[in-house]
Amino acid sequence: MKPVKNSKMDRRQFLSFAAGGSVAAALSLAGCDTELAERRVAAAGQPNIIFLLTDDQRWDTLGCMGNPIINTPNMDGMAKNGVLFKNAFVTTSICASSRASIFAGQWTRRHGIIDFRTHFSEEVLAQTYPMLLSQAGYRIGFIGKYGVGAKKDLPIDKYDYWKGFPGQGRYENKDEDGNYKHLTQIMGEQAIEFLHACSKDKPFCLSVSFKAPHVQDGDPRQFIYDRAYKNLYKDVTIPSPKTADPRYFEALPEFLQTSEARRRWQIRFSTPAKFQESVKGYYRLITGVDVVIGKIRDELKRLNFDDNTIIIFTGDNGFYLGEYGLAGKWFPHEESIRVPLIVFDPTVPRKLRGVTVEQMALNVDIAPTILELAGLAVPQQMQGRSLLPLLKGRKPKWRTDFFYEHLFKHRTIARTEALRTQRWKYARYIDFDYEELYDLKNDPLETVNLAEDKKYQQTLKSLRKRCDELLQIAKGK
Ligand SMILES: [Ca+2]
Repeated sequence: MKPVKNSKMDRRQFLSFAAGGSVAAALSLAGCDTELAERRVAAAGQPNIIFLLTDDQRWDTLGCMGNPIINTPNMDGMAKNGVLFKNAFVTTSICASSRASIFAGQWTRRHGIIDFRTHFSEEVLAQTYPMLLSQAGYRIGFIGKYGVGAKKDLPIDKYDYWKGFPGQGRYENKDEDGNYKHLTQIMGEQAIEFLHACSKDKPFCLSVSFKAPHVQDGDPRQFIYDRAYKNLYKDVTIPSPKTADPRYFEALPEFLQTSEARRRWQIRFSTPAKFQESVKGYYRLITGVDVVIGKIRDELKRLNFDDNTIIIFTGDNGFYLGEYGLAGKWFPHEESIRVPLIVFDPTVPRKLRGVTVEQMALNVDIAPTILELAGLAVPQQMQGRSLLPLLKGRKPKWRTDFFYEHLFKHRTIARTEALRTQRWKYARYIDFDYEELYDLKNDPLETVNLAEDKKYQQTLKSLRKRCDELLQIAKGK
């Protein structure tokens, strides 16, 4: 099917018109019916987009981020031929809230999703990146852990292809013949099934939200990797993090020492054998995702979509691997808030590929970036910023700090607010009278809390003030 040429608007005019309003509005003004509208979107040359999200994958568990042990050739390959963000963070370190921030481009304070039951209002859902792309004529698909709202609230009917699931999902499954099949492999097969039903006449956006490398909550085995990878990392000894030394745990306030993060540490990291088995399981789960990424890319090539399909890869939050005697995430330490981020765009010139970006990128930037890559306008209520200027190698004035928040209510997980600048980390625990101040330049492992140090009271005061300011902006009102 040949794309229909719009006699009144060329591609550039179309995209510029669309960027001022929305493609749907542009098309409706142009007097198109739906089918024609969809064909015209394709005619405008919009790229396909695949958004890959891992669950609980920390920033340093990729070869391209300097990890000497983990095997992630496909993630590394995308970085080598794409753009690698060295300083990517989440504005909240917990599945549901961070996913809501990714979909809606908003801070938690604005979208209000702070637990695992609350779902998007119709109004906010309509302004998430998949819905906006769908309205603009994209074929949209969702695979994996949706993460926002309960089962009854999943937006199944709004997708052209839906293989999402509520809650956490299960790693171990059986195929039709009763044979063992790992969830990551199943999700890869679903991604390929989605691609097979795509055509050149209609751009697509596929979101794949892996469960890996999240633990299987409640299962004593925790990191349930694909049996096919059981020998991977077998002969390696994973070095213990420096801050796993008990003295760093002993320096924590009591409410952190008795937190859920310590309870989970007991299960995963409390002996050297447990530490080795847990980290290797975590790595095996990540390598499992890497293998699937390779299969998706091979299929893109086979189907001739590879030169017009942008792949964005990131994680929903970081993860402690025993640092400070803790496990899990939630708190504002670097281990918990830093994530991987790679944008692989085959449509840009070679000189814009294989580069690293030092500027801070956030989970709230994902939705604006996807929209702008598709040539669509970014709605005003999105608070993140499109990464496009950075992807294009420009030198825009960029953020030098950001506001962090964790508002999920739990008896033994303290809620937090924080400010992360290039030099400093200021954090406060909402439920306790306790603040932290770290000099990231001289103390990147956040081991010396300067909040009570007389010499740093001015710094503390100004960071506190900036944190308050950004909190108000995050509310968006
Ligand atoms: Ca997560």
